[in-house]
Amino acid sequence: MSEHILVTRSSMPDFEEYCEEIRKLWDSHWLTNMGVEHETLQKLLEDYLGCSHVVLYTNGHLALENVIAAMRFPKGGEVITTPFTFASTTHAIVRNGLTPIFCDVNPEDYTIDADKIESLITDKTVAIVPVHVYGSMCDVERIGEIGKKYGLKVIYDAAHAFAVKYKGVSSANFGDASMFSFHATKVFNTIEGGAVCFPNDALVETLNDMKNFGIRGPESCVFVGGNAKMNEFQAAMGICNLRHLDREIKKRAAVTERYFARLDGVPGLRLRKPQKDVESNHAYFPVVFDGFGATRNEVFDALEEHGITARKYFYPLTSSFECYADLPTAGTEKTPVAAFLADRVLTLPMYADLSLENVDRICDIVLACGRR
Ligand code: T4K
Repeated sequence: MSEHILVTRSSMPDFEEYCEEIRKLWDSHWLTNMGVEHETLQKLLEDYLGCSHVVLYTNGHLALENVIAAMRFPKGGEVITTPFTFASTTHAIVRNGLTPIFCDVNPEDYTIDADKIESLITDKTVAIVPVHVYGSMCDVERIGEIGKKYGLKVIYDAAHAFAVKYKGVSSANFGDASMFSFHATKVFNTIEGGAVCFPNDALVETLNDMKNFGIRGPESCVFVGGNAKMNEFQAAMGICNLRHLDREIKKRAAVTERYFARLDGVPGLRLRKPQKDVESNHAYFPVVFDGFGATRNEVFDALEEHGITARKYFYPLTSSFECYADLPTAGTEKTPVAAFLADRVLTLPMYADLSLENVDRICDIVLACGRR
């Protein structure tokens, strides 16, 4: 009986390597609160990403929620974003008392359609929160220009875009800030974890206050912060995983290549093409079923019957979540491209250790669906 294949599988270092990394925690009994591992990982990431500041978090969502809060936007401000994303992006905006204004995505790379942003700007707009979805880079140049022209902050949800580069520059270096997720399902993981990367020196203290109760010393609490610190075991996992990351991405690239070899050009299947000037991290492998012999849901079911769990990332759109039924901007009519994709996209299994034999097996099942 063949193994059950899930949409992804966490990258992990050798057990012994991790044990060696955490041995010092048994010696020191220092398990969290910005210990040695936390400080080491932060520096390693600043070097790896070539960015001025990295503030680590216990997960990506709190990182995003905090960096939006750190901008101190007036309550009721409008934030232009996309609904073709994970719940976290929209929730982070709404939980800050702001209103998400949903912009459509473009049909090539599924990121925010930069041509449609300006028409959504009003006197209440305070920011743009685009998503580098699946690891595709948004049009950072156009979005940067729009942000400057209208005096809007640009905060990227870069949860999927760790180690992605545009014209040789890391995705961490665009906009006012970028949030990365280091969740177990991501290209680079710290079990759970996340970070905010940014150029502005003043933001370092604010974010550190926000993630640690506003405590600056044993007798000083200057800010009504929360708790979103990355602990030492998470940081140790990050240190180990970072050593192997480039090799892991190469293995993912081979998986992408095989999927393309088998599925590209098949009538009714749309693959996301490599972006010009972008070095990908091969985070996800989305396929859009449009005019194929089977629907997305039929292919999903067929794969499941064979013990292969693909995922409908991202269906439903966040703008049609039940929890947003009362939101004035809820609904999918204003974002037809996103709605089209959400109904047709399936992300096929993708991880570094996915064997090419298994990629072939997945492709055989998908292609057989089209011939039914
Ligand atoms: N913005 C965007 C655009 C995001 O996609 C996300 C997270 C965020 C913000 C927020 O970042 P975090 O706060 O999460 O750091 C998963 C992840 O939990 C979530 O991090 C991720 N996006 C989202 C796209 O996917 P689920 O509910 O689909 O996860 P789950 O538990 O079904 O896992 C999917 C597959 O991953 C499993 O079938 C097997 C594999 N897996 C899972 C876990 C938990 C592992 O191999 N190891 C594991 O430990 O949300």
